[in-house]
Amino acid sequence: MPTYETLLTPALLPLYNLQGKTVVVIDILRATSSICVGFNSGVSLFRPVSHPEQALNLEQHGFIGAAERNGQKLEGFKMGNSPYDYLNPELKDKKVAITTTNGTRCLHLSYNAAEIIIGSFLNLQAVAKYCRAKNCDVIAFCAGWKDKFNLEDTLFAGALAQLLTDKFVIECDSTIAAMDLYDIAKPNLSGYIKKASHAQRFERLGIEKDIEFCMQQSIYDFVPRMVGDNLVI
Ligand code: 3SL
Repeated sequence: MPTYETLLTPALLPLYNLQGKTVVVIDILRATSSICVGFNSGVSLFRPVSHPEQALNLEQHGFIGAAERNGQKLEGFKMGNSPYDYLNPELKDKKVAITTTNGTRCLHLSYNAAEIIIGSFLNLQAVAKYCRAKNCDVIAFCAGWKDKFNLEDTLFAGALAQLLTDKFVIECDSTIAAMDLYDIAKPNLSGYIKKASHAQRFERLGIEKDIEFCMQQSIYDFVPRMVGDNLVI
């Protein structure tokens, strides 16, 4: 049987071998959630980039630039990283070049995986279905916050693991901890998430409504994946 492991923060990446594995990049608040919202609105592809200047330069090539740092949209950009930015029918058939504090970084850090897919609560069941069908080793890669552990990505890693226990070998302690944490949180996921440092950061920024949005489960039935430099569905 294939294995399922949870990589709790990018700082732990040197301890893991991504080769030959499916990496599920998780940035619940908010990059991977917002990317799913964008695809649901008809975005044709996302190009994750490291630097805001790259996103701006791509505007000369037909992309919409989107940039977030420390939870805020950067000046000079049309789009930030709120799911509400992407809940927009005018995005149909548009290409978006996006850079975010942690999420897009993890997509780049996963370059040597067999494949890289996007996980969020918004497409949880679709990701589980995809992993079951692929039947290959999975690494749930939590983006965390600036190399530190976070609650929301770990909860997703636990939720996904719980949907895969019959088909995957789960011997990794971080996954067991993530599943236990999800058991504690799931009766009131939105309430539990309020404890998270990023949720408190959102409160200070006045964007708490984004949290409720990102906690919705399995409203989308697709799995964005990296093909070359782009995310597509
Ligand atoms: O770090 C990231 O990639 C972002 O998702 C952070 S934020 O939700 O936009 O604050």
